[in-house]
Amino acid sequence: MASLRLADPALIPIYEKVKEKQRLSAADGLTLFQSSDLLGVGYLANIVRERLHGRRAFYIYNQHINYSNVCVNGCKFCAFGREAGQEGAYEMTLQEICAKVEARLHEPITEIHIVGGCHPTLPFSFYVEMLRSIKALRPEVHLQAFTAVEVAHLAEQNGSSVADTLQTLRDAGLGSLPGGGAEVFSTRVRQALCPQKLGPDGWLSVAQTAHRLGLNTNATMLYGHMESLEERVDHMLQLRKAQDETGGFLSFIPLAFHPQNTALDHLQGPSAFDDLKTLAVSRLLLDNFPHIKAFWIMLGPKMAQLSLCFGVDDVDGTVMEERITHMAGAQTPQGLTRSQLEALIREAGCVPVERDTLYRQVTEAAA
Ligand code: V47
Repeated sequence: MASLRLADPALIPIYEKVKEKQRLSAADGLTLFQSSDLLGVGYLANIVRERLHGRRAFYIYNQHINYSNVCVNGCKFCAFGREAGQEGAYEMTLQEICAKVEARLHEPITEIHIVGGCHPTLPFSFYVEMLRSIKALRPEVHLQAFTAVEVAHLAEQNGSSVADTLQTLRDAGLGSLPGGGAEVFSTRVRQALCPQKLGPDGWLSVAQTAHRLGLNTNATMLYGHMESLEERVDHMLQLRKAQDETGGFLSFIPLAFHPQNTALDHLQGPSAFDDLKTLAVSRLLLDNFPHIKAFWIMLGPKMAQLSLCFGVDDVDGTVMEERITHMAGAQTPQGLTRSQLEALIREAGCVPVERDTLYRQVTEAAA
């Protein structure tokens, strides 16, 4: 029966492994990426997705706050970051950040997702105060804040270790770390695109330090620029190894590159085929990651919906205000309502489950 679903015979040995719950190799990852049998790859990914989550598909009622775009890294793929003093550079004051939270106090938000750049001068106390002030306004909300790159930068500002810095941030209200800043763990790509940025070892070390302290994190991969398929597979396998060691990753989020207003605006960004295949391959290679997330802000709601048939079990959340992707040309809305998210999940034949950051169920809609 399965062979009827697989047009590409190269996928049959991988199907056998998936059926037997065997770990896939780097070579398998490459075979999957190189196959043009997208429906076959999606079929395999969905075996894993259904084994883990059945027909349940998760979303969250969240709010994004991008507190500043001032950044010392100058990454070529980024349209959001600005040097201090450059036109378009901004940093929100604590009052402005609190006003963003206060404006949505009437909504049942369970998570606030906070990321910015690596600011050269904001003191560590600013970040601590930001978390404390938000928690004072919304004590029940989970603060998913600061990528591993920001945390390493804050540790430097703080003149302290990553572990002590994370502990101080946790005491101020930090709940978990988002998965940004991982980009692709390839020295070749990083030399070309983001030589100033925290490298792969540093990124993994911050994530694993967080895990050892009992803080969960997510992980991302920016794809569709100059990385090779081998580099994507290697990125995923490095994450899989790290997860074997410390086990704190909740979800993997492939981030579709948006070229507009970046130094790479001559590139196209990934195709629809590539989006779906990358999500499906990540579901298959990252056998120890509980969740694969399609960030609809980057993929568009339609592609995020389709991805639910290609291994994805999570479409992120309501969002309502996002700057990083929209500054890079995203045409997607700024937010989706709960009922829009639920409708797109249901239409894909899945059961919508509103989750909190730690994937505990908030509500399950009637099927
Ligand atoms: O770290 C920057 C990436 C990330 C571009 O953890 C770009 O649940 C596409 O990490 N095109 C920020 N991507 C977003 C992020 C994220 C989003 C949603 C959920 C979670 C999570 C994390 O966006 C950055 C960088 O890797 N990025 N520029 C661009 N032009």
